[in-house]
Amino acid sequence: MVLKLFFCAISPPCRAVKLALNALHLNVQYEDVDILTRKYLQTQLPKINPQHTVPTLVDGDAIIWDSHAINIYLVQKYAPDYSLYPADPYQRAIINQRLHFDSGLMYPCIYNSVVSILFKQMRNLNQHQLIAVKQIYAFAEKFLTQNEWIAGDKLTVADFSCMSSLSTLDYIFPVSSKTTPKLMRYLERSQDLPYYELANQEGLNQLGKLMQEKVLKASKNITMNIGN
Ligand SMILES: N[C@@H](CCC(=O)N[C@@H](CS)C(=O)NCC(=O)O)C(=O)O
Repeated sequence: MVLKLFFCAISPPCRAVKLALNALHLNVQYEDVDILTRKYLQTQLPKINPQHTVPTLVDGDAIIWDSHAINIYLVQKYAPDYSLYPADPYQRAIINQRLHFDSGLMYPCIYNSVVSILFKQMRNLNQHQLIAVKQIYAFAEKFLTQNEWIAGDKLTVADFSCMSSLSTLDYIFPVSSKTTPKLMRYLERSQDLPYYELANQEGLNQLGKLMQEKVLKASKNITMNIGN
């Protein structure tokens, strides 16, 4: 049975799932969804997922949405012994906490910032958005104090969510090696994963291009570094 993923490359949660699929070497059929137009509401997606969000995974009769739920499912089903989501309750709790950090704090911040740039022609993040991004970077720096990866000394599913979100935020408001050096190294370490370019960077570049176009439209003189 071939997995099917309703997917949009510019979406950070979609890229988090693509990272997991590549790490696990799973074959998947990508069903591209253009979330920038409302046309996808006329497709099969809202029929199988009432929230009509991407990513949505179809695995036979199983239909799963939310990137965090999908990635846990993929590891538990297709690589149960893999350290990407270890069985130890405490390790799992830390991973889950980081996934909720992504879902509850990072994703809303990205959504808010990207919508401002793409649809409200904002050239600078507002004060509130800037404080939110800086706080996220400071938290991430603390998570990385004693570990190379976001939830410990090994790569886990939490990294797929966090690296896709943090790299997106980094595009909007660049991470500083002065204030958050560990986070900076974390982003570089992520780029060394053999599947990173295909699974994350390509979609991030597409989103970056879209944002650049909008920002340039709003002002001829500005270069990307929206936060400064
Ligand atoms: N928490 C969800 C967020 C999913 C989400 O909101 N995806 C956006 C794209 S980034 C989407 O599908 N938007 C279209 C819609 O809500 O109809 C996840 O991690 O999968």
